[in-house]
Amino acid sequence: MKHFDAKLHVKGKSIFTADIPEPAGTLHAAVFTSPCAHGNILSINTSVAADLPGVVRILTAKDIPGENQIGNIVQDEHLLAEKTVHFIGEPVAIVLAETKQQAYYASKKITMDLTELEAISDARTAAKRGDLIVPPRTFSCGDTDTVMKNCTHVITGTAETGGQEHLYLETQSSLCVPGEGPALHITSSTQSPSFVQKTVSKVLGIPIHQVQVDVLRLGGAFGGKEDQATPWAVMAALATHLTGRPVKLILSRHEDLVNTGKRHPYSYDFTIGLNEDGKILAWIVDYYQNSGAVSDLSTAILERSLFHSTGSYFIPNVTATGYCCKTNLAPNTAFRGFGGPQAMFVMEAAIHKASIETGLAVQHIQKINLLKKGDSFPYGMLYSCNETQTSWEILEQVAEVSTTRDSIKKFNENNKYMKKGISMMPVCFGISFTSTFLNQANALVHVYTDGSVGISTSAVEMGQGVNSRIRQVAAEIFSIPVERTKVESTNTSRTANTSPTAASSGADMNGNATKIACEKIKERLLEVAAKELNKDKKHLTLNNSSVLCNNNLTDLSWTQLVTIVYMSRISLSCHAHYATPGIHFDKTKEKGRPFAYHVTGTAVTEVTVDNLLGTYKVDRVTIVHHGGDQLNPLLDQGQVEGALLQGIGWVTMEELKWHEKSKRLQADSLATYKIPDISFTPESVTILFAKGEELDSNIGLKGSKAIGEPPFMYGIGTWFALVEAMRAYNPKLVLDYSSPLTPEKVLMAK
Ligand code: LUZ
Ligand code: MOS
Repeated sequence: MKHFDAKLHVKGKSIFTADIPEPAGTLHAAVFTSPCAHGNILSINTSVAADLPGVVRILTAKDIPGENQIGNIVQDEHLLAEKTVHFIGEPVAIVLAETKQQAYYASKKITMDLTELEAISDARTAAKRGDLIVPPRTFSCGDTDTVMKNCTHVITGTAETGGQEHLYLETQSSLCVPGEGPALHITSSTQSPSFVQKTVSKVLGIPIHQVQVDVLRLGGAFGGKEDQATPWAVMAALATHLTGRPVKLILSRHEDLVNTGKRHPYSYDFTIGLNEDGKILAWIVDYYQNSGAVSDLSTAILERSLFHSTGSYFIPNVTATGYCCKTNLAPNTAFRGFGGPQAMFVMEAAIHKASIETGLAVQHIQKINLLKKGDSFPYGMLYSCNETQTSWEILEQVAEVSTTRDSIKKFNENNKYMKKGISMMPVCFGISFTSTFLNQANALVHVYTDGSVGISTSAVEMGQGVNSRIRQVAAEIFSIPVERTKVESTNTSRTANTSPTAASSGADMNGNATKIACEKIKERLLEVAAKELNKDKKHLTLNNSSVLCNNNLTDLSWTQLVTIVYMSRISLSCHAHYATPGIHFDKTKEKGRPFAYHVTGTAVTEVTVDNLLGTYKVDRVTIVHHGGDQLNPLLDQGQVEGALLQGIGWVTMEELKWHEKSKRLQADSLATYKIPDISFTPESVTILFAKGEELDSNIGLKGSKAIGEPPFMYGIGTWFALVEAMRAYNPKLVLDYSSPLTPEKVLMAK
């Protein structure tokens, strides 16, 4: 099975929002954004820009006919600034012009008079001042205070993880075309078509049914288009609504880097308590999340951090507290892992520090604390299998961890500056949106009279291959070649009230909705076939584009059967809804069963550090990943490879910096923000997929497991392998558990 878009991509024939031919009369929009991180607006000066050639109209908050409110979870975000600006890049005015160049040029001629207010960029500072988006939240179990007092080893520390730019290839893009009356047709590069639709309706003051949002595919998203595609689509819609003309709004790379939020940087305080043998008995952790200027998805992301506070380990006494700290940075947002990677980093940091202070090996502490079947998480759910342990054990064998460790030791004895390091990184990630209500999806399947099949779902194709999986499901149920199926664009008029394609659950949920719809159509087909062949329906099956009776070929082909069903005036279409079964969560108690299942695996990472120059390379990563009964092994492999490299980038070279005083993003171009490239890619990446324990086939997609986010966290292992190589050079190295560990930091380490 392949990724059906691959050929189109290679030929440059796949269509993205920016490629759609502009309808006649299309206006181009450019957005004037705040140059100031925090200030009160005295005036917005648009007259110079308005007189420039080609400029048709300039819109500000005053022009909004409905509510100037685009907040998702918390209603705290204006589409266009009113009295105050809260971050550099906050949208203030929209310039509409005949050409893109004219709009862009005019947007640069807008100015703003402001009284500047104090701006902060640091989460701990915000927390000290009480600038929180919502009150702090705590997940706990057992009794950390009492148990911690009785632990043989008690280690405290702090840690930091940086943000991360999504760097999707396609920047935020939207095109809005007017329909009849107030109706609008919006093409948007969004992971969440229904959120765009709902927000347009609110801002314009028109009913949701007047707004049709259509998404063919995205050029990557990684969470960056879960919430933050919305403002740009709403701006295009507002402009169309007010001018009656089509409006196109595409951000340049620079605008996209400056104006949109990123992965949340976190600061951490921790205390870990262990017994003599290294068993972790108590864990107290505080997460200071740098939320940015408005809430966006920050509260949900913090919640996922709380859910992953113990990583892959069983800890009987836990107090994990999170703070959503309001700062004057662009609102930080969803990014692959959604708060999980942050929680797992500090857990590993604490174990590492405990190892140094107790003299017990890191891998020993990790291994004896791994989750076992029946262990409970602090949020009350029980761990249902032994996969965390089995992936660790299989990996120890296949990666020959102990021999590798010996040869690394020998290498380090023989080299003065070049040192090697190794780490193990177990991952256990909960699958399902933590907001239970979001765990629903729908599908609309049409079988046409020639036997070809069209499928619409709520899933958005963003390069991850969800459409290929959905086609596989339909093709298998009807037993027809996959080429006879097509997945249509994601369109709010065909599938309504959709959840974002996020939380690794797109294929699970939309594939299951497709499965239900196809099975219903199949039942109708077989009923007609039974009549036609004068056989009992229970002996009939669909196989290889034919009808079989007791496994023998009949005269009835798939296409003939479809035609007969149509002529019998029986529906060849079906709409189906899927809701993940068995999940619930009680926020008043912070207990429940929020996840359908967990995805687990372990990575071993080997690196070489040049301690004289500070440079390093990742030599080898070996992963044992529990993928369930894989539906599409090649797509799974692509997701693991991509996620691994993205995770390695997060903890190594991807460094976001803001100017100390102005809070301007300095990593605002590809010259100042570096992501891993082909020459940084590990020399060897081996991924072994293990089936693992049986998964209910109604929960995963036909027994397969979600793949999008969990492998990102294998990348964390690189940070700990690098530190081992640095400690081999300088055993007295003082560690601050701060990520990313850029080559500059390795060079300056003392
Ligand atoms: N989005 C969301 C997510 O709204 N809720 C989640 O739990 C989630 N998890 C991962 C990625 N996106
Ligand atoms: Mo996501 S971080 O699954 O949009």
